[in-house]
Amino acid sequence: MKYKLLTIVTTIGLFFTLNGFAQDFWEVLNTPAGYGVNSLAINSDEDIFVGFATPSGGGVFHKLNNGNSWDTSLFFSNNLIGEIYIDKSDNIFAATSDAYYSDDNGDNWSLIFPSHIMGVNSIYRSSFNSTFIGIWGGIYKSDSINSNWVQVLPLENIESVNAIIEETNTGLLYAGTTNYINGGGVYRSVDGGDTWENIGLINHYVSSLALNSSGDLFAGVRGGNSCPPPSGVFKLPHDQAEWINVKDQELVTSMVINSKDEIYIGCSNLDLYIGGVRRSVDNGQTWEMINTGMGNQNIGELVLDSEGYLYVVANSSTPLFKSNRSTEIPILDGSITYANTNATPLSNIHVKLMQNDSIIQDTITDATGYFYFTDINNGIYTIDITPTKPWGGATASDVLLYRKHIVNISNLSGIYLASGDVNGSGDLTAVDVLLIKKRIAHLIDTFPTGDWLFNNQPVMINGTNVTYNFSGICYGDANRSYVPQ
Ligand SMILES: [Ca+2]
Ligand SMILES: [Ca+2]
Repeated sequence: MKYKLLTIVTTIGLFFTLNGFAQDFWEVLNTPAGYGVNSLAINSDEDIFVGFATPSGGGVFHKLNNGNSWDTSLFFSNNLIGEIYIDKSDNIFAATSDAYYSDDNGDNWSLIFPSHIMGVNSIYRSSFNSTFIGIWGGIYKSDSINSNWVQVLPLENIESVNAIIEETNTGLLYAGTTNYINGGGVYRSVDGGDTWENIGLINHYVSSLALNSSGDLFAGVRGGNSCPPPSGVFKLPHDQAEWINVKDQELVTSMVINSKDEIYIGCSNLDLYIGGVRRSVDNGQTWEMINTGMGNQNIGELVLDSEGYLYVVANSSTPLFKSNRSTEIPILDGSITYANTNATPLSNIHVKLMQNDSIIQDTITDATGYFYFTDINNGIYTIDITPTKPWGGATASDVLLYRKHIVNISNLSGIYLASGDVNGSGDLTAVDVLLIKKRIAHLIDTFPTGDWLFNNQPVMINGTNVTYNFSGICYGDANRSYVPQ
């Protein structure tokens, strides 16, 4: 077992050596050569659907979860698919100037929305099962999926509805629009989408909208028709009326907020702006650029899947990127307990996550012995413990157990056997027993091995949550009588 583990560690170590020690945030997702990607959506099985374009048309292709190849059979000739949306029931909507719909994972498609010359830019299916389609010129609503369309927000045909979202616990709807003359901004509906009112950011090119768990509304802005043009991220705090510019100097094209209320924005690199993705973990107060593995890209769309992975559509010869790890999952946690029957929690223990002899993160266990690391790159780690608790528990009863093991009267195993090897020789002998007796008699006050032993092994992180519980014991406490405080 130890030999196998060593082999894995050696192999991975070589991999890291070849690729450098720091792992990029993004990796390229290959797409069929010659296709530009316009839009991406992911269903509940984590299958990826992409709207693509070629010089002669476009269509939809998909790649199944864990699949290696793209299925390009869902093709619409002569149509450039500009928008793909998947609702909570895995109905897929794909839009050109028309909108199509599939309820069988893309095998069959039907036209559900009549042609509008300027094209469909946003689709949303609400928690109350109405379907909304945002176009150049307003919003249409259907109380089913595909029929009886009513225009609920009429706009000029130079005003594009780019985003429609819902605060699902209240049913409030928001729409973000761009008007290239004047107007535009953000609209709200309090009556299920039947009527809409403008709530600000007029003359801002609103590309994207997202809500955090407190009901704060964030709008991504990619310019505007005042001078200097507005751009960046604007925040409308819950129950307030004034928008706050929380990030400027960015052409924001897309935005998502994950279940940890982290805000991610996709940015364009046009007009000498720097493209790529930014993140704020403090409701927009501060931002960091997360472009490693991707560089200065012109981001068109940012999508979050149900496991917290991010996908990016870029206007580039490498049009698809995926985050190397989930943005949401607390990746490594666990509890450390004393190796006794009651599993006494080892609180206030300094726990270090180590890789290649470097401390990656460190923390202190809480009253229940629980520790927690998040935001960890894939790889193999060791957990290093520095206990500050006093040594204890060794008595004549323990010495007897070690002696019985040595003469084969009764055998110890695992951490209980290892607790007797106080000189670190790799086995339990009379030399160890003599040291334990001396320490019990206060003739010595340390062991060559130190005071504490933990049975944790290296841990492999591979993008998913790992819970790793393990135990500690004091050297010399074979009968696990010690109850650490
Ligand atoms: Ca020994
Ligand atoms: Ca004991």
